[in-house]
Amino acid sequence: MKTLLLIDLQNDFTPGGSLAVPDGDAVVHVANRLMPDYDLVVATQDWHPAHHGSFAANHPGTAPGDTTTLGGLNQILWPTHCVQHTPGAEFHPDLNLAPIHHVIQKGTDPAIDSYSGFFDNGHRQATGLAELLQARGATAVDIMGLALDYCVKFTALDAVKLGLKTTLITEGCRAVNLEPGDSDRAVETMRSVGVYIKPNPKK
Ligand code: VGL
Ligand code: ZN
Repeated sequence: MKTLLLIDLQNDFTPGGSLAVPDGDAVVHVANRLMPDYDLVVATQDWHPAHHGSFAANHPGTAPGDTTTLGGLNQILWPTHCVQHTPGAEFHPDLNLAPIHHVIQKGTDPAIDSYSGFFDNGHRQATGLAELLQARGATAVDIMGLALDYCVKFTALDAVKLGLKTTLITEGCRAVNLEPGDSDRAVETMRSVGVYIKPNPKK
């Protein structure tokens, strides 16, 4: 069961969106090209209520990039993004939706963020992705999408913890890079726990 996880290929994470990842739209055609090679394709969708606690706008006196505590955890405050049923939360218009078998929504609880496609940031609630993969007999996952240094990274780290053979498709990822070097550090963290880093053929 060759399985591809597409992380958060949504309008708000691509240029023109509220939390645009530089060059983020460039990975959409990579996803379109790769999907036919897989038996199972699962896309995650960041899917926040408007009053989500990760939005700076919901904490008077703060700005995006500031930090707070949410659900007892350190939390970066983000611009309002991927609000349920808004255009910013939709998948990028160029993404071919036909080969996607399942969509896993995350970040729906306003009281905690959820970078990983598997669990919230406190590992308190599961999204159903692990159960889905287990039911389909998937023992390995290839992961790509946005953003490399947040949702892709935490999805990959959880995949390893769940015992899945995990591959990062670097060609299909772009990073926010709030701090210079975040992208390289994220890749190093993933590599150090056993994620196979598939080199980008274009680099
Ligand atoms: C993401 C920040 C906030 C991501 C989602 O998809 O990487 N980053 N919400
Ligand atoms: Zn989010």
